[in-house]
Amino acid sequence: MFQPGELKVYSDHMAATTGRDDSQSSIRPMMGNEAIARGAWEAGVKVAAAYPGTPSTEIMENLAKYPAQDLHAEWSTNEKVALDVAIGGSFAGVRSLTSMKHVGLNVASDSLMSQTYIGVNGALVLVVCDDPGIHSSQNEQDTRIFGQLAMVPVLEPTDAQEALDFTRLAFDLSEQFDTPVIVRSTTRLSHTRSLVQTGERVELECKGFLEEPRKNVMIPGHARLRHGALIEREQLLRDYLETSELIRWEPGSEEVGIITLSTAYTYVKEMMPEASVLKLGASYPLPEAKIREFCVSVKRVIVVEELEPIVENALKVMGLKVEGKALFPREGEFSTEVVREGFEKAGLLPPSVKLETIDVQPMARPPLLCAGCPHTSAYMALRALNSRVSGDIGCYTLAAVEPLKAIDTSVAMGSSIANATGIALAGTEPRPIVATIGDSTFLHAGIPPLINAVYNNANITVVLLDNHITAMTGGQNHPGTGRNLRGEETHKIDYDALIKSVGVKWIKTIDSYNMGSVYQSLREATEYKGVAVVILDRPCVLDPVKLKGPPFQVNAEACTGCQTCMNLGCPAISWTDELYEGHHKVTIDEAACIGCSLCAQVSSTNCIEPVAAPQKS
Ligand SMILES: Cc1ncc(C[n+]2csc(CCOP(=O)(O)OP(=O)(O)O)c2C)c(N)n1
Repeated sequence: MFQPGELKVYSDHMAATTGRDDSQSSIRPMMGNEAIARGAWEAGVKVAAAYPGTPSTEIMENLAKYPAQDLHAEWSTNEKVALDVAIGGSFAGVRSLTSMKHVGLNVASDSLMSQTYIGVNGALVLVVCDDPGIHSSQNEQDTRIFGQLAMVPVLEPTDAQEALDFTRLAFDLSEQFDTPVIVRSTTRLSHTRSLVQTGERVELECKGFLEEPRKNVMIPGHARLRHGALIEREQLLRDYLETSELIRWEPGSEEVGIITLSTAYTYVKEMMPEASVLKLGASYPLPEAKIREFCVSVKRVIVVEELEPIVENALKVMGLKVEGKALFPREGEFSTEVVREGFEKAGLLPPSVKLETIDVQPMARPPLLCAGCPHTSAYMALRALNSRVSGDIGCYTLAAVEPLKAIDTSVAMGSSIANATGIALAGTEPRPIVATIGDSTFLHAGIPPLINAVYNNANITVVLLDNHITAMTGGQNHPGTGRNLRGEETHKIDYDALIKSVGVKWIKTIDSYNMGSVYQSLREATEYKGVAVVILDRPCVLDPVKLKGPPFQVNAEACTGCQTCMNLGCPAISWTDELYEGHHKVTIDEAACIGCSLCAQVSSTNCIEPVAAPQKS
């Protein structure tokens, strides 16, 4: 139960650190990402840039809800561009932020690794959201390792209040210690709501551009000097953390001390409320003296951290006897159950009474493309053409599974074209080699590999799946939509001109809903010697507006159960109990059908037809 008194005490505690004026504040429920945006706004952020990615997307969407005169907020073409824009804001002397999902930092890391040497002028904050449990990502990496590599502080909020407070504080620390600062979130924090006490925005004077080439220009002679500055900065940050309220010692039993952080803290408090706890609001760098003091105050020390043993290993390097990953998994998302099991293994909790389980599994429901998804036709055709398909990251990755099962590889954003190039240049693949890539992904990281494919004379077909939106992450604008983050009109990419300009000679734009043309053009493209590009053009059925055309129906008498339409994997089509010569017939859910007509086009018996419009009386 929420105790207003408790929250007040807590907010007083952080208000001292963040400089928040609580007389101006209000309390309301906020999602972690909304709280991060609020913290940045309160800190006076002026430039904010991001590329969408679950679970980080709502940070920039919420920042864009603040007035344009307060800050510039943008969708950038990719995470490196976003970080570079934020770095530009910092160079200009204003507080700047970029946000991204964990894999986004791989893309942005080249700039981060230099910017950490440069430091900041206006504050520079990177909010990076990890995805333990891989709810919606291509891997499960731990951003804290990047913090160590770049030697930048990593703040780790536990709940939405801390998400706001730590983000706000991150801007101050960035300027105070001349460093980019990472605020690390995870899916559980980013997407969970809890009560948050908000404050007011601070308006800061722009510092102006700092004319200091030896700091701003990373040539070897300058970088050598700056590396030493980084090491000094790390020590200063350690000293700061020794007494900072980011590191909270909660005294308890001397039998066991638990060092924990992020959302794992809440599971620890629930499972072991009597233990001594050292809560780390920052996982890098670590305040050694405080940690040693904590460790000698208890008989046994256990580190509870999700994903990699970052803190555990650091403590072991310090010569401390601690336990951690021997008890808790290194993969997957934590929960109270996972943490309880770890404490049971440690002998700290009695084995829990295992609940009687019912041996009935829910029906497996594989993820599917939407009814009427314009990506479907490409994969039907590519399968019919027996193509070797390098896929990419987007909704269309779902075509890798049954029933379309038409994608052979999927690595990382923008990889498809160069993967296909490599397969082609290996000279061993007899099947037509095709790369499929969405419009947002193409603009993110697909253009350099297309240039490369032309430059190196690869024999490949590139299918640009242009659904006019970034669908996978919930429908964000990008340069191909002609609208920016705030929905304002801006320049719209002309794909045809862009693709021709890099030297592609064979290019066709086709309506994704015209099955015959899709098949025919893909066949011609795969027969072409060189790089051929087919642009499949149709808006997403969900974004920016939900589409609903006149639905189709199955003429049950004519249906022979041939199942050709079922191969589309359309969720509006299902089997009935009715049989025709041993085969189940099919039916269409009119409410779900959006009238794309693809099923009618592929049907071998012409048994699918539009639902007759009701007669007007
Ligand atoms: C480096 C990286 N950044 C962001 C994401 C999140 N993400 C996954 S797919 C995708 C783009 C999907 O848009 P598009 O290519 O247009 O395909 P659609 O989903 O619209 O079919 C994004 C932003 C990611 N997986 N990796």
